[in-house]
Amino acid sequence: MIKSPICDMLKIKYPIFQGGMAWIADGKLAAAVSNGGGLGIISAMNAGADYLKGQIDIARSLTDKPFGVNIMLMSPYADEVAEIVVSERVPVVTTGAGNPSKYMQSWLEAGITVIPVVASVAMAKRVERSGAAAVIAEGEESGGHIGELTTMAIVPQVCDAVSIPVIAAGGIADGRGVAASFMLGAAGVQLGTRFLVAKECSVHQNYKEMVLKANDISTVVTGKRFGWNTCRSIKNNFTRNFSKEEYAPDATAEKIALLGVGALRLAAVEGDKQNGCFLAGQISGLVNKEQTAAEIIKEIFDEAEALLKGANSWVK
Ligand code: TUI
Repeated sequence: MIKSPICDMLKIKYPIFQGGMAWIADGKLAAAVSNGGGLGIISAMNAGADYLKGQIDIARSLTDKPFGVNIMLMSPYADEVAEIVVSERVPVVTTGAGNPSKYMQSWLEAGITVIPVVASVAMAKRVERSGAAAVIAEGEESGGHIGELTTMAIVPQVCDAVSIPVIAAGGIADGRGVAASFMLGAAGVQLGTRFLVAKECSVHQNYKEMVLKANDISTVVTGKRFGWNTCRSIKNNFTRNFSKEEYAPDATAEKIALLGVGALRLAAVEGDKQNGCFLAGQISGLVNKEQTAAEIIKEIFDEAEALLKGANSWVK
């Protein structure tokens, strides 16, 4: 059995988080992952307090296990959802796409375990100083909003820089990724793309099909030119048009910002394969079947355990 300090810290069976995917990670998916022994996470995404409260109620109706909420710090509603996690006594909060420092004191006073996603050593050190219980070091293999370092590069460097546990994220889809993460010094993993095709995930079936059909070179990064919204998603008409507009001579940050508006909803809710933005990680090519969240977790950890037990065959 694989155990790490993260299991005791969060009272979970397996040291695995489900990523807080905007428009995808709802109360139903989070509850399924938590019931499967991992940490399910509800995305507060770009929605207000009422949406989040509703999803927390759904999760609580489906599980008595701990779950988390992910707060996307670029959301215009970040302030109000930051209060809801306190009033709702959510046990774990993860943050993404920014610096969570301004909320840390109120979350810590409420007894919340805060685990920010970081994309650099500097940010990992900063959040450790402000009271984070652990950090998620996310590489650019991830789907969605990404930094500039790969998982292979960021995880060991963050492990060396902080003394809190590190969760590896980005490019992990199976037991090999979990075993490798432990070798890099991580105490757990976070997976998004593999949970996107979970049977309990309510995302549009076309989104699941895009991931299931994807191969190693199916994703592309857009939004690098203006710097604030670098995202990995599955290549389609939307990404081709975005790249063309982004590098057009008359492109401006304001014009490009408008291109992405509504595209995540079009993908996740409408299943619009042409105009939607299908955020997904580089390991989409490894994700080939729909399973329940519990099956996904068990399969991954059985494989990781076998690999780690056999690892000494390399040592003579
Ligand atoms: O947040 C993510 N992935 C996401 S958020 C998202 S929703 C979205 N909607 C519209 C536009 C853009 C995004 C889709 N995918 N992952 C966690 C993550 N956080 N990756 C990178 C970071 C990060 C980046 C910079 C964390 C901290 C940070 O700090 C910068 C600074 O110095 O403030």
